[in-house]
Amino acid sequence: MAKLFRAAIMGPPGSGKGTISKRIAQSFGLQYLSSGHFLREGTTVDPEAGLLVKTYVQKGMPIPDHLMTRLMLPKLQQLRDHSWLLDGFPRTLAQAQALNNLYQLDLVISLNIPYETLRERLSNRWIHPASGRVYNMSFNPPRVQGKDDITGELLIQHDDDKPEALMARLRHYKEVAKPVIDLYKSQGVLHSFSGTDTDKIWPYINTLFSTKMHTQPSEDCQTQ
Ligand code: G5P
Repeated sequence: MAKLFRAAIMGPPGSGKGTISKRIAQSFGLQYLSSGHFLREGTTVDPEAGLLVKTYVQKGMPIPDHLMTRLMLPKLQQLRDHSWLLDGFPRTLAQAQALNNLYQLDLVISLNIPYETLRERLSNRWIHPASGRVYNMSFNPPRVQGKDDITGELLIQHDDDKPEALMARLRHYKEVAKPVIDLYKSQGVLHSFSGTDTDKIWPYINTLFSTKMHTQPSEDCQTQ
């Protein structure tokens, strides 16, 4: 039986985590879980916590670790029989340690993208709220301006993509990401990619996943 593959992607707001994750999930058949989308959607499992997090997300503020793990870990338990890719979780050392107690990650991608590029991308980002589909007016515009390609429904901009909220999100990311990156480096699973263009970074990530997923030992062959 093939061993399950567990991966995560990290990077500041607008670094292309969502865009790249969808390509990885499609190319390699992984279940894809975006923490941001999951939080915005609201959770039916824990509606009380779901309501609380909405206020944080709308302001672009980080969800406290205890709430974040209370929501994400049960969701991951539901996916325990699948290979998966996490986008945006874990984001802090406390979250990474909580995840480590349940699952050992096989691969962690860290994206390093210059600030100006992030600012420019997010000011042009539009979302279809019901599905989480993301558009960018220059990179991947919708076929009809302001409308979702599949449903034709109206696209919106998130409050947390506005400049003040964005600066706070970037500052926060820098502070909390370093110990998480150090942890995964020490476990030998971290791979970092830098650049301003997702289409140029993607072939390297594609090759990395291909190599890692095809060299995974099968569970039957594993030694204890
Ligand atoms: P999210 O949703 O995880 P962020 O802030 O980490 O939000 P975000 O903003 O969704 O990340 P991304 O996924 O890294 O960005 O990037 P993306 O959406 O793929 O791309 C950004 C834009 O650039 C898109 O319009 C895309 O089309 C375009 N683009 C991509 N590549 C290129 C390119 O090469 N060129 C150009 N021109 N454009 C491109 O989290 C949201 C909130 O949830 C909470 C927090 O409140 C957070 O603020 N949260 C957590 N809180 C605590 N702990 C956690 N683990 C949390 N997870 C979420």
